[in-house]
Amino acid sequence: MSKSALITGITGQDGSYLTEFLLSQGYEVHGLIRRASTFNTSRIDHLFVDLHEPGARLFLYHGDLSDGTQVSNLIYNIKPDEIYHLGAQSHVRVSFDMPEYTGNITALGTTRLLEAIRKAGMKCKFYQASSSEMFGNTPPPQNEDTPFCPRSPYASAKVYAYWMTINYREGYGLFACNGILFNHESPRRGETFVTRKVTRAIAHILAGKQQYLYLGNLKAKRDWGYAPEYVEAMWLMLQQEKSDDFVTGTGEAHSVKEFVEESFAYAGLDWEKYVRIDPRYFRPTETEVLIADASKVRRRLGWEPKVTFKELVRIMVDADMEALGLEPLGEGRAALARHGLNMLDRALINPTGGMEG
Ligand code: NAP
Ligand code: F7E
Repeated sequence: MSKSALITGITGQDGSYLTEFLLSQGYEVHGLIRRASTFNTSRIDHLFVDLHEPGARLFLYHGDLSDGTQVSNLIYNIKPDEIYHLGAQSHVRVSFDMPEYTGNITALGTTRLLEAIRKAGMKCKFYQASSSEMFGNTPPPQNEDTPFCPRSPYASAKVYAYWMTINYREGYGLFACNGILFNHESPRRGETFVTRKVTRAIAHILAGKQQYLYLGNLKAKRDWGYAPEYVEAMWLMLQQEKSDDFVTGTGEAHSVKEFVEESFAYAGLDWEKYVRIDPRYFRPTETEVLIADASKVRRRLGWEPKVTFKELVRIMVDADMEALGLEPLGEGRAALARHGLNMLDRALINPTGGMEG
């Protein structure tokens, strides 16, 4: 019997890579999607097989993390072996504009799922998408014992969800894990997160469609990894005998400025000619430096990232160039081949449109 998994946030960056990974492992995958007036499944369209075809293993359901009844019914009806809870209002800057909504979805959404599992009396395993943002201003390196000091409504909501996950593990014996993941990026990264905003702008500048790139704080440092590798860590966490919490990251940090310099230089552009600072992108409170001490996940799960910072930059710049019909420079593709990873990602979102963030 193949295993089944329910993924919330299946249409997001991580949801799409996790779906690919679980299907490749023989899983039946069920996903919660939001009803929208436009198509919002472009990251997973390439995985969808018509349900009338024999062997279809991906099933999608409308729902929303604010709707506990629907979420509860779904869990009860599907009875998945594993739940990967990735759905969230995941944008830190946006969480300052929508603190109440962020709390409702990112914090209470987790409680709704945990309660549904508890009430159904099911044995399914639960993964909570916790975040390095929870560490906020606590000095690096950060590991599982580092105190939290959240610096945004998003981070505060994730801290609440983190503790609820532990509370249900300890109080009700649920198999529930927190994956405390540091930033992970890819060609499928949302266009308003800084890495993708930069690589997408480069392609637009090269194509003559954009003159300037407006950014906020260039000093902040992040531990950036490659997203497809991180979804495998999520899966490994749920394959253990006992549930636990794991910090997952590369252990190497770079500033936003370094990301900008590296990507513009790769494309043969002088970044200072194109980048402008717009205070609209500053945050009321900023998380300055995040660097993972991921020794536990390495030791206990054998998980180790392969893609380096420079390779990540090249993978993303190449993919955004390709999405606009430009000839990619090729080093991104070479890096993926070197690591035995999939070739460049064509499932790109909005190569042309979208709102800045
Ligand atoms: P993402 O691309 O922003 O995806 C978020 C997903 O949540 C999307 O599928 C989105 O649906 C869904 N969603 C949002 N609001 C919802 C609602 N009210 N009801 C149901 N679904 C809703 O995020 P990601 O980068 O894949 O990250 C996955 C998870 O890991 C998130 O919980 C994020 O906070 C957390 N995380 C991410 C990182 C990272 O670096 N990527 C690091 C640590 C933790 P739509 O497609 O309809 O918008
Ligand atoms: O910002 C700075 C910004 O929005 C990174 C989410 O996946 O990772 C992500 O959160 C840094 C910050 O990601 C712009 O101020 C400068 O210091 O790409 P970001 P994030 O806030 O780190 C964590 C781990 C998550 O859990 C979240 O879900 O870049 N920055 N200028 C900018 N950021 C944006 N978005 N736009 C700018 O113009």
